[in-house]
Amino acid sequence: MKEQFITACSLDCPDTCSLLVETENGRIVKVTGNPDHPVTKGAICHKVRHTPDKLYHPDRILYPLKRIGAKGEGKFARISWDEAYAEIAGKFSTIIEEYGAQAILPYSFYGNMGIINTEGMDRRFFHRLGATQLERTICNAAGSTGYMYTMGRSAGIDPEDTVHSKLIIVWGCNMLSTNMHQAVFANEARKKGAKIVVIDVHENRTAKWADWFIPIQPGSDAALALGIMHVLMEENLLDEAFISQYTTGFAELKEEAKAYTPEKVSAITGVPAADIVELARMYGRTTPSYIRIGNGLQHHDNGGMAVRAISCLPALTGQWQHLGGGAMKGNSSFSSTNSFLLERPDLMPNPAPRKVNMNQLGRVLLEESNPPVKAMFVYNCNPAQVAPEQSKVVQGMLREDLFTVVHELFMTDTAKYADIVLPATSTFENLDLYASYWHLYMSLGEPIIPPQGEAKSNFTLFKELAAHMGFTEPCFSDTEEDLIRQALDNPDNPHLLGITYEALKEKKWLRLHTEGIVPAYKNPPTPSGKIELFSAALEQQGLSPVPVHTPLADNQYPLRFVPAPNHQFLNSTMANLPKLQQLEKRPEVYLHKDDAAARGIAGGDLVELWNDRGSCRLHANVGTAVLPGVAVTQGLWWSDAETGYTSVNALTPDSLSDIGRGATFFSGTVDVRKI
Ligand SMILES: Nc1nc2c(c(=O)[nH]1)N[C@H]1C(S)=C(S)[C@@H](COP(=O)(O)OP(=O)(O)OC[C@H]3O[C@@H](n4cnc5c(=O)[nH]c(N)nc54)[C@H](O)[C@@H]3O)O[C@H]1N2
Ligand SMILES: Nc1nc2c(c(=O)[nH]1)N[C@H]1C(S)=C(S)[C@@H](COP(=O)(O)OP(=O)(O)OC[C@H]3O[C@@H](n4cnc5c(=O)[nH]c(N)nc54)[C@H](O)[C@@H]3O)O[C@H]1N2
Ligand SMILES: [Mo]
Repeated sequence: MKEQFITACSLDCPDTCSLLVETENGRIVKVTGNPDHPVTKGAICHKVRHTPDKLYHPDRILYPLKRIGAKGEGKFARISWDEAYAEIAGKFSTIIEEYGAQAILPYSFYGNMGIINTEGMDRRFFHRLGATQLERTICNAAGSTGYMYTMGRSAGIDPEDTVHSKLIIVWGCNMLSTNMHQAVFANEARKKGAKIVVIDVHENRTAKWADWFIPIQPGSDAALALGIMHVLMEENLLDEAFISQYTTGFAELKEEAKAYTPEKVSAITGVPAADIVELARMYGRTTPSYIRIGNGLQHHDNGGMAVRAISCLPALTGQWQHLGGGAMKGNSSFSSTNSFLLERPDLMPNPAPRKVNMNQLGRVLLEESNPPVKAMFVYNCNPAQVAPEQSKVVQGMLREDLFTVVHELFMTDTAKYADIVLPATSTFENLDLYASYWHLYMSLGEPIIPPQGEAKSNFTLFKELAAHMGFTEPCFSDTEEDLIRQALDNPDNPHLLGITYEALKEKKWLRLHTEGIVPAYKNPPTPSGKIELFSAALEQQGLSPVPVHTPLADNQYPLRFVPAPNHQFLNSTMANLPKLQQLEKRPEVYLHKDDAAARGIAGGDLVELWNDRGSCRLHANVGTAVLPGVAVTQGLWWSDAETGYTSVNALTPDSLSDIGRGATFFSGTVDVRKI
């Protein structure tokens, strides 16, 4: 028997595609795009077309497991859920008695973007427990916070409007791989005459697709933005009426920008001065223009300020007023749900437990603290692969006195270090609510196949574990449907008008309400109620109130190391599927030909990248895809004893960004040698 279902993709990607799922006798046999969805329009990526390979993968974890070998050895024995719950509840109780609940650390991210399974019962559980809180800032924190100091919230233009843009600047975003439907809109705009400019440190797919690719030195984007401002101000390419009505701090910004002459900016960024002038003139003279601000340029220790600087540009030329004009870092404010009802922070003890930063997991596990972290519960995340300073993370997870639980679909690098491994459902097995951090639609995903093996969703796991811990608050009896209703019940967000569980059940996806709502540029929720070119709030924190460029701190080794995501994997997810590995071919490092020649390295050579933190082996790709002094890799390949591949995150720093306490994956340095 054949059936067809509509659901949403749950991967951590801006596009949140609407999917058509075909089953045959209760088994998913095909996943394609849903042509009826106004944004994703039936096109989906290769990764997701391979969903059946993932769902029915022979390595999928189907039963709870208990470690029987040494930590990290990967030897486990099957146990029952009751045994697993008893073990976890017992260990947690003993730890709480001796050290207090703050000795327990939840560690999660958005391996599944379903709102109910990422910010629901799990959060309630750890709040009620009184566990240490996690700052979940590994992804976009620096940039989103930087953007907010200018614009007040995470909201930019509606991507559907970008078909009207005449100039599209793709700034530190590998859109063809990471936000493919934005590229579709941009192509439509291009057919009507738009120019596409890509500013990146790597001539990747997106750069090759651009009309004009501008290679830039990593971590120098704030300088380029200030250089553009300098020219706009010198040549009076400004919208003065917009500036005076909707912004504050223009005079202070103008004073700062004076110093950023094209020559000075050229020396910092590696972009020729004439190109800086040309780009500024193009920006100052084209309406509407759109800047898609990516995540890459903000994975730096100056990343918050870089995005803050770029987000000032559309205000200077008044772009926000025009259909298809403005900028976008992320649009998650449009769909913000009722996090209080969902997460119930009121369940936390008073005073609230301490916070630790997820980017510094290695330090957290290894350094002395009071109380020490004695247990870690990982779900929706693969920290041994995705977190910086990998060797510290692994060393921490090897601690004999650390009790680690990992809830997963696969035996990831993280799960190997667990004491208890619990089987997780895929999102094709759960009910959940999905929002995009780019387009303006919300979707519902209903279970299409039953849980595989004995897998349980995050929701079910934490609900049942709460019962084993003896938590009796009524919120632990809520159903998934209750949580969806609570999430959508957010009177602070007018965009949720008409988005109900019933309507979603019927239509599967709904557009957020936007008609008649004052656009954010007119009344941004900043302290002054204006677009803040000058931010007193930043000044109070000891940061520059106007955008400035601060050079990256680490210059110990000769090559700036940028280990970015790739096309066929989703962070480390799907990197275990052979078909997708074949399409990626092999892990490579892009080196400039002069840097390679100086080290006797030829294209294809097996090389080792190294610094004080560790080393990593891959193949050299030699040419001019990166500027001299830059080394770029793509993809979070799993470590592999057979091939000798180790993770790029063995080399990345765990320092925090200037703004937002975010990750700084791309600010480290390395050297390289031929093996
Ligand atoms: N195929 C695929 N899609 C994905 C993901 C994936 O792993 N694979 N990951 C998802 C997630 S979690 C996220 S956050 C997004 C990220 O997607 P994007 O927003 O595209 O961000 P990144 O891919 O991290 O980096 C984008 C680009 O920034 C460049 N870059 C690095 N440093 C600098 C710099 O200093 N200046 C400039 N101008 N450019 C720089 C990199 O070379 C890269 O091409 O994609 C999501 N979608
Ligand atoms: N070098 C380098 N490192 C990076 C980045 C980079 O660009 N370069 N990007 C960073 C960014 S932007 C991000 S967002 C992070 C992402 O880091 P992670 O959030 O760890 O992302 P994934 O690697 O996709 O791993 C998610 C895991 O969650 C599991 N999972 C999926 N669904 C469920 C579920 O329903 N329940 C449970 N329990 N598990 C589930 C998947 O099987 C997978 O192993 O990585 C960061 N790390
Ligand atoms: Mo991310």
